[in-house]
Amino acid sequence: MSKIWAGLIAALAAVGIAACGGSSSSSSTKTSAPASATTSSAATSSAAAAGTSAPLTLAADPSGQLKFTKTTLSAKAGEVKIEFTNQASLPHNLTIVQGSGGAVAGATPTFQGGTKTLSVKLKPGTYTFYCSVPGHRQAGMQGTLTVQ
Ligand SMILES: [Cu+2]
Repeated sequence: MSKIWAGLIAALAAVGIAACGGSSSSSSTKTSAPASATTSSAATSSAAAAGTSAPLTLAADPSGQLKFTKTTLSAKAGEVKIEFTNQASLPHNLTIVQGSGGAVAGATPTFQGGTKTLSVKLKPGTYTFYCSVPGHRQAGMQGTLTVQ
């Protein structure tokens, strides 16, 4: 078993070295520009960490007002994680739609107490986040999410 892992690691290292050396061979399926090759030697060990950014955080107003603690959020395109906390006495959810009323990109269940993490893949663009409990969005429980 360990020999397999050693082989994999050696293969990965070889790829990293090749990329770092500016080899013109195009064995990689990456679409990144050659200019980024200078960073690929470090990426070999931290690729998993580099692909995920820290989750965004958002909460329902804890005093019970029908609003979120933020009215704007911004994120990088790709896997976007939002930790939504609801310590209010009312159940809420976090729903994300494209534009201001487009297709639902993702939503948490409606819940009260605690935190739920919404994980959704988003392309660059403008989205609206809101609570879909009847009346809540209209009362002000919404904001804008910008994805770049
Ligand atoms: Cu709500």
